[in-house]
Amino acid sequence: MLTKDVAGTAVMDKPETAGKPKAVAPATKAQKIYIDGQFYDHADAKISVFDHGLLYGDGVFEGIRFYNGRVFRMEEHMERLWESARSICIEIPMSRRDLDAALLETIRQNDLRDGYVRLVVTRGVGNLGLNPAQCKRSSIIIIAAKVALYPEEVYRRGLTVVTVATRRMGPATLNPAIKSLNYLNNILARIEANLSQADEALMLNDAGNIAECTADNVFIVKRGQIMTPPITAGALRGITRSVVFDIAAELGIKISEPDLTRHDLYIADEAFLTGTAAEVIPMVRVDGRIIGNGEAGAITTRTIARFRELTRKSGTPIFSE
Ligand code: PXG
Repeated sequence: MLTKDVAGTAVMDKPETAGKPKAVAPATKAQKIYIDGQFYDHADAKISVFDHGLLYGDGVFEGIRFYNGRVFRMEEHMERLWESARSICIEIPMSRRDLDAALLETIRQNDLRDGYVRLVVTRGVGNLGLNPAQCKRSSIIIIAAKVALYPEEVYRRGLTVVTVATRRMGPATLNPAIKSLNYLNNILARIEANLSQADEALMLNDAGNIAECTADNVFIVKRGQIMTPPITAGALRGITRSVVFDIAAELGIKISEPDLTRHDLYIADEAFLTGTAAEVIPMVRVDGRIIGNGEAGAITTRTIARFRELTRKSGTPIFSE
């Protein structure tokens, strides 16, 4: 059974936990996969076992959605990819313009108007030592696929979240602001959530403040104002997170980034999560407590509605219009 994850990448065969929202499995596999300038069939899309992306999780990635023939917030995703790569000294072996073109071409090759793109840049082929100096050229992989969506009901009913013992790494270890291929910290948290039969894991930082969930940013609403942890608390600078800032400005809702504790969440009027895969989704139960009245709140509902409008109406065109 699939979890909320996208693109058929997170198929789980284990028994589904009770009450967990079930995503709909995508019916088809990606047809044409881009690797370093060429398109391959699904079965032939392979990279070397000596790629440090595999051997060490050494690389960066983006998960991007496209809606109605347009790539949503493409520029922001590309910006973050190039910044993640720069931060860990990976040289992307093509121009920004050519990479943009490759992304759009991959979607066209798969003849999709709505879906998900996984853009991966690996350190490249090296030897069995971890030294990246051994790797001559990084590799680029682009996979476009249909997206596995949460059922609509989940956007009304909301998610159940549990705080996990696994702490979000601090910026002094592996900075969570880098969207790297090394996701073990998040995966360990996700395993804890699965074992607790929760939909998501709330991750705290070493100070005990809220950082984020395993693939989503966390928001609370209190007295008509929206709050989300600062990036320095160990959150990814989520693109969906930044869209919520835009929506709040538009709707005249105050939004701020204070350090937040579990207490703040427990006493919040509303709470929601944001991410490319989940979009904007209510969080109604945390650690056995009910948030607010246990349903998607008014501000959350307005934010979801406006977010959907933006996904339908804005974005970089994939096909010539
Ligand atoms: N925190 C973490 C750790 C993430 O990985 C977000 C927050 C939300 O950021 P965006 O930019 O998406 O609003 C993410 C996003 C997947 C998958 O397949 C994961 C993400 C995005 C897309 C797909 O698990 N992570």
